[in-house]
Amino acid sequence: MLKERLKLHPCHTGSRGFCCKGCFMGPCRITDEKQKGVCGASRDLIAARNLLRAVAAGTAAHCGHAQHILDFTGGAIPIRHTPDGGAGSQFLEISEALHLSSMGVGGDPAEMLRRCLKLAALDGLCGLSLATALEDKNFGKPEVKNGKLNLACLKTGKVNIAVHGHEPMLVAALAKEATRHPDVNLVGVCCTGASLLSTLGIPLAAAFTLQEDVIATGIVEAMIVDSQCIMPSLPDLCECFHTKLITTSELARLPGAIHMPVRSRKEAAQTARKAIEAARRNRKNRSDQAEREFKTRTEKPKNAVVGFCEDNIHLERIAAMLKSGAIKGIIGAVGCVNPRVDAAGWINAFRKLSANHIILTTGCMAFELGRHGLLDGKRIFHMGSCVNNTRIAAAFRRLADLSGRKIAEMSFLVSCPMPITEKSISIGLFFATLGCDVHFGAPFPINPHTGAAEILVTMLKEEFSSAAILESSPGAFLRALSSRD
Ligand code: BF8
Repeated sequence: MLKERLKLHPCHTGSRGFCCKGCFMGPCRITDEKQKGVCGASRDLIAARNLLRAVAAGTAAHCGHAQHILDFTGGAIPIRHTPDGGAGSQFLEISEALHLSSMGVGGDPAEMLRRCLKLAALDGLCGLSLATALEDKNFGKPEVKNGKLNLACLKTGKVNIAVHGHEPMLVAALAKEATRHPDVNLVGVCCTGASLLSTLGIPLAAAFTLQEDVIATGIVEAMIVDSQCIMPSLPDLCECFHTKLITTSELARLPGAIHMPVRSRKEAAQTARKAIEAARRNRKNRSDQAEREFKTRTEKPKNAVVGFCEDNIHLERIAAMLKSGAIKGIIGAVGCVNPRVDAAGWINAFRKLSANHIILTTGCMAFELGRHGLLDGKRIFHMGSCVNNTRIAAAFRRLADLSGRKIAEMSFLVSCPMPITEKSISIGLFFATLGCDVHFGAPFPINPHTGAAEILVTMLKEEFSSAAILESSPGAFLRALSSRD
């Protein structure tokens, strides 16, 4: 389980961003500022190259997500989500970034970092924004409602089916099919779960770090996974319990899992039927002991107000609060909850900030805030999954318009305090390219004590009017914010 594996300590050089695996003369571990890799790359070049590769991977994940929905629905890319180079040119940009950052191609850290920001902007347009627009069109836009979250959403008296991942192609069919079976309890995990919670009000059992715990309750008959943030440990873990693991993505197969493809609406309906049947048949294999143990848990599902988007969060009222000084600003609390980091400290920081800020939150951060009972829909608003960060961007744009100012002139900040994945880095930088101030906590996407970080901070300031804050502790972050007031 995750807790045990966390005993594996991160590499000291790699965690500072100074390990280069760009060719097979290395890996080169650069320990001092003057040292160079075997190829001659400086520490700044290595740090910038590593960041570009991370942003390329994050952008690829979001653009791939959007493309998979298009493949599923048979639609074409709407024109407003088409980059300058035309439909599909985002994939060429991702490929160019990998080319540029491979050994012996680009030698200028500034050029690498400029590409990072171009890719991050494309991520927003062709990944986050396109995926969200397609989800809204094909599976429905969120509406405000009461929802429930945490592991206590599983039910001993029901056949429990967990849906985990990011891509929503199966979930509409699954939710529809589940209504025909009153004995089925459908719950979500990670971002597929956050979307389900926002659009259909289906309970969210867990975010990334708790995904194994869902199976380890011993009362889940099937876990259906699509793509992204799915721990490769799940097949082994399912072997130890009776849970059937079902994959649906053509890209993301897992050894030992049952594969049920979802390449069209017809196939989604068939797979939903088959998956529910398999889970119901599996109910008899649940152990009585697991059920007894689950019943002894005292945790109750947490209530949360969910289903917010740019159309229903009363932007006029928020704009008026900003104007009158009733609130100091709007903060996006986004991204992952890294199990190596003191999450409680960060949650406390956002709790404090909600006294004089509006907080818009997505992804695992939203789950974590909800787990602490903070998703009240008054000061802290659940805006959906990680690709739905574009809803926060849309809210920022409308608030700036209502105030007759540019985004960069508004008191907006997006904080990604505990990154795990490359996706959260491209998301944070996307907001920076809009002119929002951006905060990253540790593990930092780029080591703050490098010339490369300095170049990035200067570039954001001069070209996008956005400030970058790199602070690893909640206390230092709060102090940094109060010194800006
Ligand atoms: O895309 S917040 S651990 S679940 S990457 Fe993954 Fe991070 Fe969670 Fe959704 Ni987002």
